[in-house]
Order: sequence, then C-alpha cells, then structure tokens
Amino acid sequence: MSGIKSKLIDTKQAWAKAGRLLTGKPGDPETDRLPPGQRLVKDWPVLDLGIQPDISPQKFFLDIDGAVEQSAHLKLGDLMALPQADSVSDMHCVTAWSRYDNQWQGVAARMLLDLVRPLPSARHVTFHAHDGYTTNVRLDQFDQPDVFLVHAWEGKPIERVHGGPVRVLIPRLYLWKSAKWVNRIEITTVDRPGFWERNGYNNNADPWLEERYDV
Ligand SMILES: Nc1nc2c(c(=O)[nH]1)N[C@H]1C(S)=C(S)[C@@H](COP(=O)(O)O)O[C@H]1N2
Ligand SMILES: [Mo]
Repeated sequence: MSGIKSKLIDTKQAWAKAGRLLTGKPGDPETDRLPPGQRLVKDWPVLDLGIQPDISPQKFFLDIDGAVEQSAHLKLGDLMALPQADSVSDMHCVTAWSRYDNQWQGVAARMLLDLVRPLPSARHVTFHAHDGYTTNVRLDQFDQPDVFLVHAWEGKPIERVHGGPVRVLIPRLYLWKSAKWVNRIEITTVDRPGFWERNGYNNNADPWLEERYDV
C-alpha cells in the first residue's frame, strides 16, 4: 500500500475506534429520509483505497458462483442482454455525506439470483473487485428490490472513479458495502467479512441504526 493509502486507512480506523460521528439517536427509515449524523451533498464524492482499475468494456467480466445451482460468467454484453431496469435511490456514506435521488440503470440483484439459483444453505454474499477490495452482506440484504448492478448514473455510463463500467449498489446500507469495479459475486453459506469489516467497520452497516463501526 502506498503512503497516502495507508494514511487514509489509519485515519478511518482511528475514527472507528473513537466512535466518531455517532449521535446515539437511531433514526426510522420510514419517517427520516436522512439517517442520523449525515449531511446532504449535491456532488458525488469519490472514495476508495486509491487504486482505480481501468476496466474496458472488452475486459469486463462478472463471475457469480459459490453456493449456487448454476454459476455464471458474464461478459458486459451478456449483462446488457439481461432485462434492464431504472431505479432512483439515495446514497449514504459512512464519512457522513448523503446524496438523494440518484438515477441508476442496471440489472436487478434479483434477476442475477434467478439466474444462478442460490442453494437452500446459502446465507451470505462476498463481493470481490478488481482493486482487491472485498465487502460482505447477508443474502437477504442483497435480495432486495432496490439492489442493482448498475452501469449508468444520471443517464451516463458510470465513470471509472465511481467503479465503472459496473458496480454494485445497495442503497439502504452504508456505501462501503457497494463494491466498485466488481468482478465476482460469491454466494456463501458462512459469513466472510470483507476489507473494512475486518478493519473496524460494522458488519451490518444500517445507516438508520448508525452501524458505522464495529463497537
Ligand atoms: N472496489 C472498491 N469498491 C469500493 C471501495 C474500494 O476501495 N474499492 N470503497 C468503498 C467505500 S469505503 C465507499 S465510501 C464507496 C465510495 O463510492 P464512490 O467513490 O463512488 O462515492 O465505494 C465503496 N466501494
Ligand atoms: Mo467509505
């Protein structure tokens, strides 16, 4: 890791240890659109480990495998040939910014699950990305109508810095759960904590419960 990157990771881990940004007052997603401790932004900040892989449409692939009946290996054309959906949702980052009304285009998580058919024993998902990043969610958190593999934002292809050509979007969890430059969706029977989940962040990551850190 370069100096800049490890400094960033150290800062975030220090925040986690200090319980920074916690208000101690949980919100209610039914009535509070803005989760506790968050502030609204109009732009879309860039956050990652500092490696921003250049994945051309030709190079793009996505494996979906693990505890499934039928693994899938999709090229970009295969993903684009699946039914496409439009979705509008909010983003909430653990560093306290939120952005409302993002317009997305992509393939529904449920469409991909229908394709691979998780085994009855499947409970968890680990996302792997081209920069080596990993993050994990429960299968029931992935299996939601507002979860997508997205390739367009506000009508334009998702920029490389935001994980283009294709990233995960799980809008009701803090954004570190939404892997950029995703290349593998691994369905598992046991939970495998990802990068930030092993480095001080909360495994569940519900913004309304302020599940920022592993405390
Ligand atoms: N592949 C990959 N995905 C990633 C990250 C990363 O470093 N690598 N960082 C995560 C974190 S900590 C955040 S806050 C969001 C930021 O997404 P954005 O840069 O599009 O705002 O991406 C998440 N997904
Ligand atoms: Mo983050």
